[in-house]
Amino acid sequence: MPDYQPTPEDRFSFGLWTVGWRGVNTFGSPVREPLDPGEAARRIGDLGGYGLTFHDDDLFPPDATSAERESVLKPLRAALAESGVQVPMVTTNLFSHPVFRDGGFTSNSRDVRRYALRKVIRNIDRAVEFGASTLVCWGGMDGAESEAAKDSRVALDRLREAFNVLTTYVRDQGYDLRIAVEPKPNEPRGDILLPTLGHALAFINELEHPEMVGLNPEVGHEQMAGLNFAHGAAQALWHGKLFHIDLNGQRGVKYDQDLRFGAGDLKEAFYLVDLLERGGYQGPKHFDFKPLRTEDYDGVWAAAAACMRNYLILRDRAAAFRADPAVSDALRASRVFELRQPTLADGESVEDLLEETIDLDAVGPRGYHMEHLDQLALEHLMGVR
Ligand code: GLT
Ligand code: MN
Ligand code: MN
Repeated sequence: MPDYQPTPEDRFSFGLWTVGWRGVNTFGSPVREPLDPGEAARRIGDLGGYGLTFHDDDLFPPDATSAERESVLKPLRAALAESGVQVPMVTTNLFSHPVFRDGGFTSNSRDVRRYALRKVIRNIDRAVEFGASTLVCWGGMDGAESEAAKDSRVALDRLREAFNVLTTYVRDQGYDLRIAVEPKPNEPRGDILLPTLGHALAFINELEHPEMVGLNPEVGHEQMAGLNFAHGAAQALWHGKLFHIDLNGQRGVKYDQDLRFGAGDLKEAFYLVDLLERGGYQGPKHFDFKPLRTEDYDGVWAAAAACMRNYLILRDRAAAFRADPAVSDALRASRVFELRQPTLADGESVEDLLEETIDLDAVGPRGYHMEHLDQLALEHLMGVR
């Protein structure tokens, strides 16, 4: 039996706001003490993790003096160096402070939009200083509860303007940094701009430097909209836009649960890991989960370890599925490989296509045996094959 022990080569990373989530929610006050960032880095390293990520505000309040900032950054740098833990991604908090109540890049207030841009630009400098190659932009407050209160088309103009300013800055500085947009349908705003990864992909095409901007889709965010995350991630890969990924768990269309990876829709998690492992995803496997409010810090670290363990178990199960000769036969019976064949052969014309006939009576009754194929996947997932 494999031990499913993660190593830094697996490239598992955690947001400081995840293991450091204090359990505050709409109804309840914090249940855990603040987590020291250096301690987070050391614990992640001890568990076999690779990376720690953070928002600017996870480290210090927005109005901290440079001396106050340095008093946090210095021990953090030391803990990172000591543990070997990397900072592959940094993100900016444009949601906690009251000034962002109507959004960051798309607040109706111009002074807030200008402040939001300054905050992100300063954070870009910090990201590069920590060696990060990805900046995540989650615009959770960029949305509305009333169509009258926000002109969506104008808000998209401002959102485009913001991303154009940021990519220009990154280019002018000569930074090696890519931006990853994180979509979400709702929460905290009633409706958020760029609600799904499909909306975000279309938006990116309207930017000045679309090649610098991609996606950081989150499992639960697509599932909150009832969408199939494995399908969405496949499309993001197909576009070359899966820059980063937020792995977690969600059970159905409801509030953002941020369960540990593997809890939630396990079958979709299985097919997702299968996709990431076979689809050439190279980025970090980043867990964005909220350890349950029932837990103390022992429970937090148990959940963090379980995220990685579940990924490795699913990776093992998916590999066994792909290696099973019965699965190869079933894939063939379902004509899965036939889809790889272009519909028109090389050099074939539309006329050739139009001349061809099909025997509808013969092809119509054709069965695809997909129940059997999917059952094989389930049996591998359940560990009986
Ligand atoms: C916030 C959100 C997450 C995002 C973070 C990145 S912020 O915690 O719930 O999904 O990934 O800014
Ligand atoms: Mn996320
Ligand atoms: Mn979430």
